[in-house]
Amino acid sequence: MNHPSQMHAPVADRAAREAFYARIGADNLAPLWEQLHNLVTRTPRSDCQPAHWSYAKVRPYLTEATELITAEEAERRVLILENPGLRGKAAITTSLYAGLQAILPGEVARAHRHSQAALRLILEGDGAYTSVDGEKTIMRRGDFVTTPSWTWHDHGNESNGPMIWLDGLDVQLVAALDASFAESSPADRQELRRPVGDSLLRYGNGLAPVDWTPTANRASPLFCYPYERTRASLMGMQTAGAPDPHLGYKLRYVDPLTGRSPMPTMGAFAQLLPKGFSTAPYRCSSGTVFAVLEGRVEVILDDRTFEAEPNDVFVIPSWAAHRLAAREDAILFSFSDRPVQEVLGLWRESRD
Ligand code: 1HN
Repeated sequence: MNHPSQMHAPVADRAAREAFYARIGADNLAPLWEQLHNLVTRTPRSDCQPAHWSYAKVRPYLTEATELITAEEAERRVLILENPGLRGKAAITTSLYAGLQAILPGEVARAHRHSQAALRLILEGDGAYTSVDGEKTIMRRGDFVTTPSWTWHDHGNESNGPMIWLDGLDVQLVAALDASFAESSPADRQELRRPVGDSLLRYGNGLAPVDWTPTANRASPLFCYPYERTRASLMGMQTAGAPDPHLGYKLRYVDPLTGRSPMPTMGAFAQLLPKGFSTAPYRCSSGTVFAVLEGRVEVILDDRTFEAEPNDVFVIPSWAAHRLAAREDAILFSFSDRPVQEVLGLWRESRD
């Protein structure tokens, strides 16, 4: 017996179909059957490519940028880390933006706010500040600082040397939802309403103000995670047992009062890979941006391998299987859209 589909001769040749598509196209219609296989793929198919930015290569360009434009004129003096598969889109993954920002002694990056949430990982320098919603935070290498959606933020450098950090923003996610709003402040610097370190004291010690309730933007009231604390946690975990075979010793940054990610649109992670340790193959559905804080790591993908050093940034696309091999004790920071995928029931991982 014939399969039902074989009982019918093709109803039209290619030319007749193309003519039909052209006619309906004029009326803003298109045939799903020509696209279905590209829309609904068996596994993620991304234009995002694995990529690696060597700090040794990028650092001189940042110096050149400081000679070409002031932080004031630029508003933010940043070199965008453009994914080679997504050029011209200011994207490091399909959903996320990343860049390297430089601010020199005496410079100010004036106050503004926007619906895009930002995170910063300090790579170089000691003592510049970022102010978030009325509180100034002094930044040191390895610190993780958040700027939740719609919070006023400005940066300044009152130290003696240049300050460079990695910015991560949910720019593409917000663009996909057509939800970008922004406002600049009439003042260069926002008015400070709390002393330096206030949020760390109130929220970062297993305590909270007695009448505390979660904020409407679902972001952590703690917005600076000092590296010395992160590092101590990672190092200390080694005495408690063996590393996870696929992840090493890996922790996620949390809002200490809810256990959720510090901001709803981006998750951030810190990971220790002891010297000589190689992770077993791993992949997940969130394209992930990594920055090396300490040590050297070999990043092994199916079709390429690169070696990352301190302050290098690399990106692993959604569902790209990879292994990480630590040449020395290595500490990696990473961020991704994982909390978004999780809340939508989309996030997956595979450990083979
Ligand atoms: C932004 O506001 C900052 O405040 C950095 O430092 C990078 C990239 C795109 C959109 C806004 C900042 C940004 C950004």
